[in-house]
Parts: sequence; C-alpha cells; structure tokens
Amino acid sequence: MVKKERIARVLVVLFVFIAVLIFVVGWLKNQNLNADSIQIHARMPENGGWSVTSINAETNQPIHLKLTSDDVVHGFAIGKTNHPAVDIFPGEFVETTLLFDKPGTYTFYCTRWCGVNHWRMRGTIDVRGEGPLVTNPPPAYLQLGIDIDTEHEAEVIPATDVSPQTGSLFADDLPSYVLDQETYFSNSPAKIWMRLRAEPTLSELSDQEVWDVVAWIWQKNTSPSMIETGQTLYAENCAACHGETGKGDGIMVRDLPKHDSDEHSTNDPHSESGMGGLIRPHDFTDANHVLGASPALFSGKIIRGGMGTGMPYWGPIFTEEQINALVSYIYTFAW
Ligand code: HEC
Ligand SMILES: [Cu+2]
Repeated sequence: MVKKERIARVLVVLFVFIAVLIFVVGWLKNQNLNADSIQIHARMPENGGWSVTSINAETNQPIHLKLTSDDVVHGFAIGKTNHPAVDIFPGEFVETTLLFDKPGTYTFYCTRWCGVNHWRMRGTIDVRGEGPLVTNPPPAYLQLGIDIDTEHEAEVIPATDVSPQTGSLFADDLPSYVLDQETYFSNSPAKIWMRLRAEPTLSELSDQEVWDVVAWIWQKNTSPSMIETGQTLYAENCAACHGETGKGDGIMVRDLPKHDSDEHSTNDPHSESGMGGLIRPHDFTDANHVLGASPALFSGKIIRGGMGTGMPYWGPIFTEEQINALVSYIYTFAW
C-alpha cells in the first residue's frame, strides 16, 4: 500500500518534470526561431491584416522575415527605403532579409490591391542604434499655412490646349520671381496666371499666351523622368481609386456617388459609402479643379491623407522626390 503510494508520487513528480522540460525546450526553440527569423502571415485587413504589426530591429543587424499569405496575393515593401517589394502568395513561404543603417521608425505596407481596405495593411519597424534618427520634416503646406481641406476651384482656366514651347519664347520677359521653385510650389497655376496677367511688361501677351507661360513654368519644375516615376507610382498606388486616366473612377470607387463639385449634383458624397467613409475623389482631368491647386496643397494631401474621406496618407511611405513626382504627374491630367 505505502509502496504503491510512493510509486504514484514519484510518477507524478516525474510527469510534472517532463512536462516542464517539454515546455522549456519548446520555449527555447521558439526564442531561437524568433532570433533567426520572424514569421509573418498576411491577411486582408478584414481578416486581421498582418499577423505582426510591429518589429524591433537594430541598425546593421540583418533581420530575416518568412512571409506567407493566408488568403490572397499580397506584397511586402518598406516605405522610404530601397528594399525591393516582395510578392506573397497564399500557402507559400517567401524569405527576405532587412538591413537598416539608420535608426528610425519605418513603415511596411502591402503593395497588392487585396481589397478596399488594402492600404490599411501597414505596420512599423522600430530601428534602434547609433546615428542621427531618420525623421520627417513637417510638410510644407503647414509652414506655408495652406488649408488643404477647403475647396480650391480655379478662378481661371485656359480656353484651349496649352503649349509650354510657346510659353518658353517669353522666358526673357518674365519677372524673376516666376522662376523661383518656391513660387511654383506654393501657388496654383491659376494664381500664377493672374499674377502674370497683372504684370505691365506682359501686357502684349494674349490670355492664352500667358497660359503657355504658366505651362512652361510647370514643365520647368519637373522632368520627363519625374513624370515617369509619378506615373508608375500612380498606377500602383492611386489608380484603383483615382482611375487610370485620373477621372476619379477607379475600381474601388466606381459605384460611389460623384463628388459634389464635379457634377453639381445634390448627392452628398459622404452619405452612402459604407466603406470606412470612402468618397469619390475629384476628377483630375477637370482643369477647374486641378489648376486651382498648388503643388504644396497636393503634396500635403498626399502626405497627410483625407481625414475621413478614404484618401490614404502616404507620408511614411514615399520620399519627398516620389511625392513631387506624383504631384507633377497629377497636373499632366489637367493640362
Ligand atoms: C482608397 C482610395 C484612394 C487611394 C488609393 C488614393 N486616393 Fe487620393 N483621394 C481619394 C479620395 C476619396 C479623395 C477626395 C477626398 C479628399 O480630398 O480627401 C482623394 C484626394 C486626393 C487628392 C486631393 C485632390 C484635391 O484636389 O484636393 C490628391 C492630390 C490625391 N488624392 C492623390 C493621391 C495619390 C497621389 C494617391 C496614390 C499615391 C492617392 N491619392 C491614392 C481616394 C484615394
Ligand atoms: Cu494586401
């Protein structure tokens, strides 16, 4: 009797010991795995988004990621870095190694249109280490005091197509402020047109010729390669809402009511969306709308987003050059 009890007791102790051992070994193994690589599952935002949304890293210490998708095809990229985007296919693992040489907070995001809330698939990587922190300067629209949320219809628009080439013929007659990058950045084409129209030295020019000058100024502040970069970024990140041709008819918004100022309709664009407040964007081919906006306003909108309109914020994703490229590209729809 006593013997049996003893055996039972030993067995229990042994059992508990083995259980603890299994647990500890499992935990250690897990720790080890984590040190070697981080496994991340991608799911559509409705299904939970990224399984990991914050990653810690140290400068100059590689981190290995094992990525897979639990539903549709997603993509993985990190804003403001040159790390190549990785496609993530359901049921497959793809590995990638990240290396940061500057401390700061980076944003990783999905690059594939996986659904309406696609752009919400974002997470952060906190990189610690020596060196100056990578930070973002405040967007220019704040310093310039431009309200990016008010309507900005153009006071004037060109009667016909503009010709930057013709505009360049008057280059020598222009007041010098016109060629400042600052002037371009903080004024809408319509504003600059009005300023030039009021210049006594340009009184000989026709209204259309003044527009040609404005178009030339816009051309001077961009370049074919910038437009090309803008076009690529736009196709990947913006066309799903703003439409391939900029008309505001991308697949994500096609069925939503039109924007008030576009059709002078009585539709309240906010009323029926039911998609996290997504409304239909303005028509970028509408000169009335686009020529009334300054590059600072457009870039501010892109950086900050729409605050409840469904326009995503891209500040942590794109570099200043990329945002300027997008802005140059947007004007090409309207000219
Ligand atoms: C999920 C849909 C969606 C995506 C994706 C999107 N936008 Fe928008 N965008 C909107 C909506 C809706 C508006 C209108 C409401 C507003 O101005 O906030 C808007 C407004 C804007 C405006 C302001 C227009 C104006 O005249 O005030 C700019 C500029 C803009 N988007 C640029 C972009 C760029 C560049 C991208 C891609 C990098 C992009 N958008 C991606 C939905 C989207
Ligand atoms: Cu996705």
